[in-house]
Amino acid sequence: MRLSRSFLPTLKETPADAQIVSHRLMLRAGLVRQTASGIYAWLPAGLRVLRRISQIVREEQDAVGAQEVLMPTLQPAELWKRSGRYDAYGPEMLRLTDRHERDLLYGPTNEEMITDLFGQSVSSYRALPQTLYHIQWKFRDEVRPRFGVMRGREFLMKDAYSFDADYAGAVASYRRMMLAYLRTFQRLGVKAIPMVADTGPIGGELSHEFIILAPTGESGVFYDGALEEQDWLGQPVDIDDHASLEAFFERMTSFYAATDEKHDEAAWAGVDPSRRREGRGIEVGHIFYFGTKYTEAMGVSVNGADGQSFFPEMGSYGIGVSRLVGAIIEASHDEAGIIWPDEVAPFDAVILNLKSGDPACDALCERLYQTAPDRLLYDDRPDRAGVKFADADLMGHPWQLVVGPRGAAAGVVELKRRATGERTEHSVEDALSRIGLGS
Ligand code: 5CA
Repeated sequence: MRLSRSFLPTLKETPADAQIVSHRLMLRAGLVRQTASGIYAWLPAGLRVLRRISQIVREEQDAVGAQEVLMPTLQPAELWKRSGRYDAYGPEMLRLTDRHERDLLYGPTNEEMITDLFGQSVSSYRALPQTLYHIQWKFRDEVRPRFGVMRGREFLMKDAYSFDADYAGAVASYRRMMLAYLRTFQRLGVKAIPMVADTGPIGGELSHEFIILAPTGESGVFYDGALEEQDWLGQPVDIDDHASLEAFFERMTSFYAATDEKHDEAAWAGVDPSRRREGRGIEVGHIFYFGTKYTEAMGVSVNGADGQSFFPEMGSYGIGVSRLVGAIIEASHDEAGIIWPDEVAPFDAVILNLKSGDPACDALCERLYQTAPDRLLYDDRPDRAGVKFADADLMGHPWQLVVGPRGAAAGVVELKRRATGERTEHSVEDALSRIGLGS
């Protein structure tokens, strides 16, 4: 993308109403704009990040056998009356009425709808287990939307739902999803720690929250730093084997991790002091097992092998996709701006033409740009070098390819790594191969 032709409106001034750093940087770097309290429009760079996060989430869901669907944002109230949650949910639910006076709501979550869809199509235990997910906008009319996309009213969530024949199957589904989450967060370059959680109004018995350390987080957290060092992508877990899943789960839960609600001082004292991590955290994912709560309430049963019908066991599994954009920035920035992890950056690199209009600079930049115009941002604006450097640091591209008249004459590019500030000089081919675009 050429910067001179693109809609990437950066701001020099710090927006006065943004309280936390990620919100300020998202506005300043031109990722989002607020359209109403807690509701945001995603601009091109922000949308690219949202899409890259969604794609990693999708790949790891698919890898554990979950199947993608897409349910609508609007739901009939009747479904929620069947589960008993229509009245229980309260003012957080946005309720509306259509021209035929039928009650609708903008979905805050999808347990009811998925249970109904499942019930319409599955009648035998032979179809089990099933795990379905979608990545869709949700609406919760939060009393105090704040911190930008971190606590919005409209937000993008990945929510998955599992259906199993029995408790053992449901536990296996829960553990598979736990593994998918650990792998997803590792690929996203964030340290999201699973912690035993209260199940809250959703109900159920087995629940974990995935929390990223950040000073602006809403809950206090305590955990063993060894959890940050685990390589979940490298671990050979057989997702079809209950014993293999159990071994993985036991290893994961052998490390201490708890929010302040569940904190146990005696167990904490047993953690090596050099590995104790303590602070505030942001919840980026939440998984629940809740048994037959919805299948029973909504009368969704299937026939068992013995001819008797039974209510399938369920779990639900959420990831805050839009919240993750803010959470990643909270965890990865400096005074100059965002530092995108490679995996989610809107562009792999920015090309900084320090003398737009100079034939040698223009030609070299153009040559670099043409190697991957969809993955590179080319700052071809006629602005001063200082403006370009400042915007590049603010937007946080993992690499900067800097082209000035001296280098252009010699066929040399300066490569800056945003995260470390390290600058090195290379031939064009060498620079491209270092950022993963070499031939
Ligand atoms: N039905 C279950 C799991 S599918 C559920 O709704 N869980 S949840 O309430 O914990 O939400 C899942 C994730 O969505 C949370 O972990 C959080 O990361 C994100 N989330 C929840 N509320 C908001 C909000 N107001 N703004 C941004 N993200 C949110």
